Amino acid sequence: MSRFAHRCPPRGTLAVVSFTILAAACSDTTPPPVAPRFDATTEQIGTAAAPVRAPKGRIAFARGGEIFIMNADGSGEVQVTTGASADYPALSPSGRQIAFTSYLNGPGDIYVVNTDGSGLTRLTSTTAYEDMPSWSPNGKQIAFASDRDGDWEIYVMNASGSGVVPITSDPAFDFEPAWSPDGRRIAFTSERAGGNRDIWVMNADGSNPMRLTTSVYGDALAAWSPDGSRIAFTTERDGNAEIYVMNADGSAQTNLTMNAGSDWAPSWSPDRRQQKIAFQSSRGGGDYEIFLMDADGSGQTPLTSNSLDDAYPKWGK
Ligand SMILES: [Ca+2]
Ligand SMILES: [Ca+2]
Ligand SMILES: [Ca+2]
Ligand SMILES: [Ca+2]
Repeated sequence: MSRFAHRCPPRGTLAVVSFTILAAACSDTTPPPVAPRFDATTEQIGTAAAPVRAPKGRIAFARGGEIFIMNADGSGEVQVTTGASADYPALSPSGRQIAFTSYLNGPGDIYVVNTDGSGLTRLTSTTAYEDMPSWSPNGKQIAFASDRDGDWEIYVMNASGSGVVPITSDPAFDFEPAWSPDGRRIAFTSERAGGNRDIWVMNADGSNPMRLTTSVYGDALAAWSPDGSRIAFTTERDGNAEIYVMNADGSAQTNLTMNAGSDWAPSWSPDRRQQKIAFQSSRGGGDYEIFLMDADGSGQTPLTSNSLDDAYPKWGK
């Protein structure tokens, strides 16, 4: 049992994953992987008969209590942190920084690090949890969740860590903020409708909260499409976790993954022309890998292959 379990309910099943990651961090002495030298031939994947444009950008993710980053085709993997007890990365809009949660000082705090591993900076320092960072699209602010008032609220701070302001105030748990691409709205997970988790959306100042999912099962981990028209999310409504997508008003909720494993934590390509989604999946049994698929659910392909949990992909420039 995790020593945090009694205070850390928001991630549900994934709380177990997080603990597994932390436990692995203590025993894994494998040296960090060396980034392969750039090879122009990796710019395209697929067969000669049907070449496919390689996905653009980079994907940050968590593995074994550390933050990693790789190209969006799975190449060029680099370990960013060492000994960070890290989870839940968020790649900044510039692609130069990663905000994440660290358990180095007990309950989670928000840290930020440059993608080359330099400039590690602690942004929050409380005895409560701070977790689940999400950058504003202009890179000037970071939304996050904290249980500092006892029931998890969403807060916004400057990217320097100053000026922390709560934007929810409700007795239910509110967590997993996701800032919309136009900066005007924040999607989040809340248990305020009868205690089960649903995707909600509010203005970025916290006004006008609206419930988007009504399933009695858990709905969580919202992720905006780059044009803001759709939201992908994780739901357990079909008996095991799947990635669903819906219009940003909550209509047309559609299962994209449809398999017996756990499919979690979607993140869209920031390139509007790509319409691809990264996510984590435990299909095949065992640990999680990072997968990629087209936004209609086709072409589901693993990007990682190892025995640790690869979790919380965040796709950026
Ligand atoms: Ca609350
Ligand atoms: Ca629900
Ligand atoms: Ca599934
Ligand atoms: Ca793995």
